[in-house]
Amino acid sequence: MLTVDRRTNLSYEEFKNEYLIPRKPVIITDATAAWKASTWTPEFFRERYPDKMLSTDQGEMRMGDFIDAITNNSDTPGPFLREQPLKDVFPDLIDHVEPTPSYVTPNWLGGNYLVGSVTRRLNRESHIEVNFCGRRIFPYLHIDDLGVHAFITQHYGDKELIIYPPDQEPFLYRKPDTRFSEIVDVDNPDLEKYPLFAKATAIRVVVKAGESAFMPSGWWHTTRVPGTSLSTVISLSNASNWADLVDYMQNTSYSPRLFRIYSLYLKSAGYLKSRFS
Ligand SMILES: O=C(O)CCC(=O)C(=O)O
Ligand SMILES: [Fe+2]
Repeated sequence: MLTVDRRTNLSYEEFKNEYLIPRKPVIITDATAAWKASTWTPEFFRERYPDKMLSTDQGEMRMGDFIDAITNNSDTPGPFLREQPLKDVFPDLIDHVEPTPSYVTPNWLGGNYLVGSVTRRLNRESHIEVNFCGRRIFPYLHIDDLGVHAFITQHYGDKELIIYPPDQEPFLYRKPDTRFSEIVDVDNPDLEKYPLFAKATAIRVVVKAGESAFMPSGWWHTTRVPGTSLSTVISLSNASNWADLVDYMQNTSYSPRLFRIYSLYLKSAGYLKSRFS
């Protein structure tokens, strides 16, 4: 498969049978058509929050200066407002990302999982995140934390997704014990250092404003934007990938032996949710 389907008016059953369960990416053109976020632009943010301070990956910055920096189309990557929970940065915009598309329900990341640190870690992932930047590449080729699926909605500008199915992992130079590849810019790899990467086959697709991409659990991805880009990401975990989440937590836990006992609880919680909710 070297292309990604683009679907409109996709029913939940079709999504589940053709994409969610087989773990196949898909672009959905109308999943968030009713969102007020459909009309977000850089100028909307500049006018609504001119003096708001933002924590970007280049430090604290006024919204007005941030918008200037990400709309000037410069060759050097500007600041990136990256992976920030919408409810923390723009709490007054939560109703702009409603209603929740059926594709990302049920979502088990919210809720109480008995152990505070686990509950906090899952709940943190349960919040929709904002990515706002100018022309650049995403800083890392990666898979998402906790084995979640990602639902990436583009609100402004185009975004090229560069994705690798899980079976390409042998060619991707995963950094030991992390979810990141050593390769940063997949279009300019150092093939002397990473010769196997020449064998990796990417699937590329452009997501346009208004469209959403479903990125299944375990698929490697990075992105490139040709100009100003604003998107949100919903992480999803439910019966379709709960076992991945439990495995992921097991493999990254500080105390694997203790976690093995707790993982029985997590697996049962998933079982009960799938039966009774
Ligand atoms: O929206 C993007 O450019 C990529 C987002 C992503 O992969 C992530 O936040 O994990
Ligand atoms: Fe990601």
